[in-house]
Amino acid sequence: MIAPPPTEGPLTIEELQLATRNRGLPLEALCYDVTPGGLHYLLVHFDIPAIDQSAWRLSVGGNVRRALALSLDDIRARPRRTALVTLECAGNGRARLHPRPISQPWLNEAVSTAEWTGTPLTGVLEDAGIEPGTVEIVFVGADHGIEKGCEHDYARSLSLDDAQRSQVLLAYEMNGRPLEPQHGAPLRLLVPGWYGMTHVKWLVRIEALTEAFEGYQQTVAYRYKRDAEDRGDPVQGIRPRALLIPPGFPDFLTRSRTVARGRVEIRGRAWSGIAPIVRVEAGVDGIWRDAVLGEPLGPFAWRAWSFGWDATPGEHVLSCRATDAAGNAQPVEQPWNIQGMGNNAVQTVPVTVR
Ligand SMILES: Nc1nc2c(c(=O)[nH]1)N[C@H]1C(S)=C(S)[C@@H](COP(=O)(O)O)O[C@H]1N2
Ligand SMILES: [Mo]
Repeated sequence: MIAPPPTEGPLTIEELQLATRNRGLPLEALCYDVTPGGLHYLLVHFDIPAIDQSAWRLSVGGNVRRALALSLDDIRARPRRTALVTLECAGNGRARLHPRPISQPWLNEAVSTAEWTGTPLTGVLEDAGIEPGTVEIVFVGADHGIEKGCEHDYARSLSLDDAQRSQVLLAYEMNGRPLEPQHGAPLRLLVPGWYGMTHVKWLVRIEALTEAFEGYQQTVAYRYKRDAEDRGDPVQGIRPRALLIPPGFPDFLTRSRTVARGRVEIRGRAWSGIAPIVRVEAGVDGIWRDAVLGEPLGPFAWRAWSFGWDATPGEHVLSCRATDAAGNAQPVEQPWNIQGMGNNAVQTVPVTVR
């Protein structure tokens, strides 16, 4: 099937089908520094592969001195690193665009933070011995399918420089437990600071390439494209975003909020994969004030913030926006592109105070 064009129409059955397979972070779970595993957002393009971990091997090959085939025990015996890393799907915010690209229909909730444990990729690349002439490293998953008419194994590449950054991990644990099947068991790539598509799950093959990788997920998907003909710029670092925990209590169907009058502590999280968060502003009915930032959890994890609001009876709109140390801030106008990538427009939460 070719890509259906973006639409202004009602949600399609195909979008609902994706929305029931994948899931977002319930925004009240922004209260946890580390997202409990079962609440972590989920995005799976094809099927979750059933992998026999005792037979599984990671092959490392291509333009290397010696090809490797590593068992999970081999990888677990290597130097061990743990890091708190915030992942966000590049399509987060897509369903709010006009017109709306047809894909997984995220609103704001495709983000979570986990404590990932694994071994640095650099050590494995050193053992294989990257030969001169290598320009990219490609990471191939065990999952296979068809996307917009193109059949492929899910695969993404990094430039050799990006692959050799010390924080890039081959991760086998999430929150102190072996990876769950849906999060990439037994091994996934972790590239802190980059949007979700880079963190290849169910990793089976790593290859050193002497030419740029031309796979579907690299050259067609995950690019900021004006239209279908545009080659577009690659989607990489996570743009800054802040989200707030909707205060008060919800209506079951509409999720609209009711809040008691008086002092309300508005809390949320903010993150950027490009540079540390330096400022969060909270908006009440379009008037912005600085929020108080919590302690940083680490260079690639979201940061807590809070704001004291004197809630007066009536209808109000709450919002928040983040700025990072590189000067990137969130737009009020949505940044439109045909795949709905990187829409970090500010969140708005209407509330009724009584
Ligand atoms: N092999 C493989 N890796 C993958 C994907 C996939 O479909 N197959 N989805 C990617 C996308 S788009 C995202 S946003 C993240 C989601 O990671 P999570 O489901 O563990 O939160 O995994 C990435 N890695
Ligand atoms: Mo994603």
